[in-house]
Amino acid sequence: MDHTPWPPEVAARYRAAGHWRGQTFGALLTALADAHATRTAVVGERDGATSRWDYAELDRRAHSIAAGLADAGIRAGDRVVVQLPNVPEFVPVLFGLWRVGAWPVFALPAHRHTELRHFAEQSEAAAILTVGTHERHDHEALAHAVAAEVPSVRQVHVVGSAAFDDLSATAARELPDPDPASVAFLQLSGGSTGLPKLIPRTHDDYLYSVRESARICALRPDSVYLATLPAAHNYPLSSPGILGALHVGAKVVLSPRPDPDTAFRLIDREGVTITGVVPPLAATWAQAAARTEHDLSTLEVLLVGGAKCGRELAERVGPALGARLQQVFGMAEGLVCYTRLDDPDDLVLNTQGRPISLDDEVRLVDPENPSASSDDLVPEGETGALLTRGPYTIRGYYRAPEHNTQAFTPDGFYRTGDLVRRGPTGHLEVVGRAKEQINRGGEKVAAEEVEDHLMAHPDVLDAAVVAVPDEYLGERTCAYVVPVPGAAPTGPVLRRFIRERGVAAFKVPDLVQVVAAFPVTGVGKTSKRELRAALAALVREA
Ligand code: J2J
Repeated sequence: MDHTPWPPEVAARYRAAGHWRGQTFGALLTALADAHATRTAVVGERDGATSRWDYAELDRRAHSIAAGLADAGIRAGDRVVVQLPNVPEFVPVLFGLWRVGAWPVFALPAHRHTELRHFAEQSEAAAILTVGTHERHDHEALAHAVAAEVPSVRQVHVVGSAAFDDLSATAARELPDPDPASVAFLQLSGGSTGLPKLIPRTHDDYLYSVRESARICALRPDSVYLATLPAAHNYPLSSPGILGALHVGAKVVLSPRPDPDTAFRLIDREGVTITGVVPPLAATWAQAAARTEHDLSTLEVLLVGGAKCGRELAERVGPALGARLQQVFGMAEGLVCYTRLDDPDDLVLNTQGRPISLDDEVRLVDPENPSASSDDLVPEGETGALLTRGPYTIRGYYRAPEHNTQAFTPDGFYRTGDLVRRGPTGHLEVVGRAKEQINRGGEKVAAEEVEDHLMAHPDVLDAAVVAVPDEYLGERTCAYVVPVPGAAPTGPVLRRFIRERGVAAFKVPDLVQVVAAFPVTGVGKTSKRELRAALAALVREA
């Protein structure tokens, strides 16, 4: 089995509760086009040109792309690695793939050769769908290089090419609607071990989280959602995101970049009412808002999440942007928590919200005991490692049976790796992390993945990557490196080495400390986990 379905009796319960409604994303778009035909659905820019499509046009484009992909040989169940920046085509491509029943595998624009190849191999992708050049990077060449190395990849489609324009002009036809309980796409895990794992999400479960997110964020047909962060990420896609906005017939605006100049221009021009950012971006925006000439007065709600939003920032950002702060703590594996718009300020400022659903089961277990299960609960109000299970949280990663035995309890709870406290209202406060991950302002870096890259260098004997506190990003990555005897690798050399291996720039260590030996290995053989913990403690003391 490639992925772990919910047990049948649990699935039946979610259906009976009305969470899973048996609708696919393709069918949703058909319904939206009926209900909102002439309302604007998508506004976006590519190569400086703006596209503005209403719901009927989005539906037509999605139909044509689906038919074109089917003619090109893409079949239901095929995996297609999608690497698109925030271009308007992202939306019809997504629905086009869903209508064929193909599964998008959501790469981020920052991903490079090593990652893209891993996604293609791990998913046995049939195709890669990308753009030409974006932010001076040749994505088309990258896609072709990966296609040449991964035998399953038979096709590369390039948005903006003449061939893609032809494909997008294929006469629409009805294709068989996939099973709503089937996998709709593969999201990426932030990861803590090795390369990112793939997260299988179904139409039923994802639509539930999207529908409820739209309700919790008070989206209305006249809302305008700005996708500020990379659209393929779970947060701007679904919390409430592009899909939440479309779900209520609202307008989605895709920001090509997250910087205040670009985003404020779009907020002003399009009358944006809601968007989501990560904490460092919230801080940048708050500062820039004081001297912008753009009118931001339409902005009602600013979601902040992806990494911990500190109290000081939480207090400042709402007033600075003239919007209500809504904290969001989510994960591509499922569980998403929001502060509610009518929560008292105390909860909005000091917590990361409470789960979407009453059927989200939250368990806090002993953080010192990594194998703690749902039976070992910490006393009320104390910090525990967060385990969760529910109607939109996966029961297993895609094709990762061994990893799944670690990442999930035998009774199906996902071990989030987050350390949280729960208050009397059920709101969670994220206080730390047990997983071997660095949260670089919302961008997740798996320690082991970077260590593996470092250790591939001939001068490196051993490496340990840990988080160091950073005023702007919250955390940055620091690599401790022990050289092979006689060698003298330097930080710049190792950083360039990693970059040249083809990995996302945000994974290149911010700091490199070359040390003769790990300061804490004197006591004999130390596990990587203990070593990282000891190094992290040293960093905190320094
Ligand atoms: C502290 N840590 C947080 C927060 C996420 C909505 C919002 C975010 C994500 C996301 C998402 C945090 N405070 N407010 O998918 O739909 C850390 C936790 C968590 C991990 C998940 C969404 N919000 N985090 O960030 O899959 O450690 O999803 O387990 O990228 O980010 O990362 P990711």
